[in-house]
Amino acid sequence: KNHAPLLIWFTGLSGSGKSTVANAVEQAFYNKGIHTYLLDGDNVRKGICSNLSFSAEDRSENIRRIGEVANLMMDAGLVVLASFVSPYREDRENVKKIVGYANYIEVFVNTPIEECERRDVKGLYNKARKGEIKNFTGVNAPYELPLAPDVEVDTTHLDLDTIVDMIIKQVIGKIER
Ligand code: GGZ
Repeated sequence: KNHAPLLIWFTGLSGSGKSTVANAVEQAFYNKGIHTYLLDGDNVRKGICSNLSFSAEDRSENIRRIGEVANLMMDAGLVVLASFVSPYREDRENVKKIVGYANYIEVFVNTPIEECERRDVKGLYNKARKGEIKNFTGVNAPYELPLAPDVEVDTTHLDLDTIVDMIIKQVIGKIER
């Protein structure tokens, strides 16, 4: 299927539901016959970014590499989805520059930290509160709010199908040509 290059960037706190939403959006694209690749912590931080920590400098380098990899995948004709905390505005701006402003869509998964912490799927908030993890986003490291996301969702109350529809509506016009 012929379509424009596109990167859909999911940013938000740990436990906000970024990857759940990104996976569901990817499934929706698959159902439309659109080829995708989903970059997330599982396939990036264990591989090309395995030498990076969660310091501000290393997060910037993490996000930069992801932007460059996404750009290559877009050259290959894929719709790329990327799910990373990406807490620094400047790093997200840099990704936009790498892939081209017109090819970037930002989805802010704005689930309140109280809800992320209540879920605490991996027990990381608990550890961070006890001081066992330093530089944990939202606890003892910053999250810089997106100023003009293309889509903003809160996974606390909205159901997944509704969220996916919102995102697909925003992006479909950009890719079908
Ligand atoms: C934030 C951390 C940290 C610290 C480990 N801060 O819920 P998760 O587990 O699966 O998602 C988080 C993931 C964040 O990695 P990213 O590559 O997305 O971060 S960034 O974009 O800022 O480079 C969390 C886990 O790794 N994790 N330590 N200190 N999240």
